[in-house]
Amino acid sequence: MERTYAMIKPDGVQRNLVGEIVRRIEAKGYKIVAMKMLQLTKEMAEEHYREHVGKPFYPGLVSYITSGPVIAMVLEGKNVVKGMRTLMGATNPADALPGTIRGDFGLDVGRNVIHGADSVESAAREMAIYFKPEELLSYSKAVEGWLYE
Ligand code: IDP
Ligand code: MG
Repeated sequence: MERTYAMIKPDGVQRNLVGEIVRRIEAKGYKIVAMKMLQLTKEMAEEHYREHVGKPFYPGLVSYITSGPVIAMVLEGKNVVKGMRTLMGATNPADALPGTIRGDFGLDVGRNVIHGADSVESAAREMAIYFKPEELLSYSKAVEGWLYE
């Protein structure tokens, strides 16, 4: 089953949106296989966002993402990488549709509440920044027969 890396950003934590966001992820049917609260170091932020080095928004992005605690998660489910991107909505909350996390809870691209990996490869790279392999749990849930045919 596919896995992705997702992270509630410091603004999501400060705005008390952790429960609401986790509720949406669980209600969709994705399984949480790892979750922790931590504050990113500058080094972790630079590794996480290495594809954006040199862009005008990069310094602000690193200071935003390291500004407070985040919730780091590994999620599992059918097509979860694409599905989480859909649940999150467009990068800029101004373009994100109502019903998405960024569309419902964000206003500014530099405060867009949640991160989600953009491919299976990025997901694998990102989850390794935050979790040891043994921290990713494999378990079944009784509801699975009602989520998957
Ligand atoms: P994504 O988070 O939807 O994958 P990316 O283009 O990978 O979007 O950008 C990473 C993060 O950098 C965004 O989520 C957002 O927080 C921030 N970001 C992207 N573009 C801008 C910008 O133009 N101004 C400020 N922050 C930006
Ligand atoms: Mg991205």
